[in-house]
Amino acid sequence: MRVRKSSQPVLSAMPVTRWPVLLLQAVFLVSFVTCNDAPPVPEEQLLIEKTSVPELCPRSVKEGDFVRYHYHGSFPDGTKFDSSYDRGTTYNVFVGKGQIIKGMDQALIGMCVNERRLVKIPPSLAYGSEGVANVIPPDAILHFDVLLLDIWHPDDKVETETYYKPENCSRTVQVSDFIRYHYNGTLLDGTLFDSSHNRMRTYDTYIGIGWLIPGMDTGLLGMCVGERRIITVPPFLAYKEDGDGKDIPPQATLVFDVVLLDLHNPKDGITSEVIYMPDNCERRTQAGDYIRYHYNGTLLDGTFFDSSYSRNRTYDTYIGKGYVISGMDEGLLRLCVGERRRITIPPHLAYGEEGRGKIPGSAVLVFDILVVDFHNPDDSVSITSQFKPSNCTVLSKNGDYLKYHYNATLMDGTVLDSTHQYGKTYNIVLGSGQVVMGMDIGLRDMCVGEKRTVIIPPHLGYGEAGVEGEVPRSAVLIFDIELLDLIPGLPDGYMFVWNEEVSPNLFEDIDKDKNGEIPLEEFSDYIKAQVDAGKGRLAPGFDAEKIIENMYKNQDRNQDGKITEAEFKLKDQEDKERHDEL
Ligand SMILES: [Ca+2]
Ligand SMILES: [Ca+2]
Repeated sequence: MRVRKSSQPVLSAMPVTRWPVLLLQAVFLVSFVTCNDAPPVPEEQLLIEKTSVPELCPRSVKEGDFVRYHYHGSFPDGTKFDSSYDRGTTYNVFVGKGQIIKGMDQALIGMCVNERRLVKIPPSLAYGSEGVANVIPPDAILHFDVLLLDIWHPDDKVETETYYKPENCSRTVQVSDFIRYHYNGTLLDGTLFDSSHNRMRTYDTYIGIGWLIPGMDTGLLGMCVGERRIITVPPFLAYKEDGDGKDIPPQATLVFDVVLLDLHNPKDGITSEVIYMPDNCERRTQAGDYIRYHYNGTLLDGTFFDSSYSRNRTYDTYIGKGYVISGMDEGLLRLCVGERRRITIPPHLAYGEEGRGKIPGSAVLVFDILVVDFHNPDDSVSITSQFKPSNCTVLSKNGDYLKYHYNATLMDGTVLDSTHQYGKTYNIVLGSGQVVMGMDIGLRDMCVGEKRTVIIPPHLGYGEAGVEGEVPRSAVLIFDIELLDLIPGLPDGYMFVWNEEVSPNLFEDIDKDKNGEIPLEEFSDYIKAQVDAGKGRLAPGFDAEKIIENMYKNQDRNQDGKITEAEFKLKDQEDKERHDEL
């Protein structure tokens, strides 16, 4: 695009304050010219060609703006007389305040950042008929190839433009918060001077207390986590006339493209938000309890860092004993089984400034937890009777043979096992160690027909180890049981008892063929006959053959496979002292 502009034909002295040395001389030269009869000057026209115009031009130079630009100055024949590029620094000046030659003051008006103009300045708007000794001849037309890099005005404020805002913005940055953010920092012309992304590390800082340049201290306020914002900071709220290092030149406007990742205040405690509460919550966790829970752990911006689900295993711990980060220790209190909660933990109650593993330093952590179960090591078995028959007088006791149905579940409702699916009862001798201790307790003092819910803590169930593939480690178990049959057991320690008086000729009675020896067959036949006749009883719930075999071995003192009368008597004598079964 070519634009031709005319300017007012004014010849006047330009006070030059910030122009390089060579132009400072012009003050004297030009003022000298006015005292003389100047020869006629050539056409007084300022010519401007826009050689490159950026697509976007949010702002153009106005009078009173401060600009930074590069220029290459030459005569119409192409001879260079000056260039900012040679010095490696932009020329920085207020526009329209007579700080530069008039032609340039006019030529800069309306320029955009990254716009390039070829400016042809007549001597009347430059150095007149005197020129500059040894540099600019009299009546020289000057060509400037100008590239504008920066515009700002002393009245500017920090500009913020949010271009992405997450739907959920419950909290925004306030003074004295600690924030973590990523940014790309560019100059106004787009030159990147710094990027936290390139360092692959967030910028972490307190805000509003002077740790940042003033422009950022205010420009970041009000942001929410996940928000993306462009913050444009004029140099007087940034690095001013000194710049910063080699990357930020003096008087540079800075543009920060920021995404906020994390936000907390050192005064924060944890926040705990109920996501789901089961209808039935009779008991809540307290310090000292042992809890099993699932969790998803994310950072405040949603970045995942850990999940118990991915390990397919609950996280199990005591509460309130410092086994977990202090924020979690607190967050795990007053929870119900089945409850879902979101616990947000500031870094000073989590992994602090150091972080750990995938958790960066000073990170706020968000745990979405599901309570699977909990118990206290002091818990006993909890028994709730669901149904009691009207006639409930014969109560189960140790040694009784019980037949019952059960449904076994975990606290979260996961079904472990059920006798109903097999269509037959589970049968045990109570107190004989055939079931876990908690079940032995849960089946006590129960009558036939009664229904109970029995809750068994792991130390009375399957313990810390659980049962591989069936019962999770440290799981609390729920048994819904129904007692269907009860066969009274023998007195403690007995495997056989007589219901009636023992025959006075016991050896002879057993020795059926009367040969003075009793082999196992004769012994077994005799005991079974007594049981069948109701004269004696074997302990219920055990293998009768095994009991009889054990009884026989006790009598057969020398283990030769036959019981003699001598052995029988001897044994009988001891038994009277020991109170054993025969
Ligand atoms: Ca015999
Ligand atoms: Ca013998």
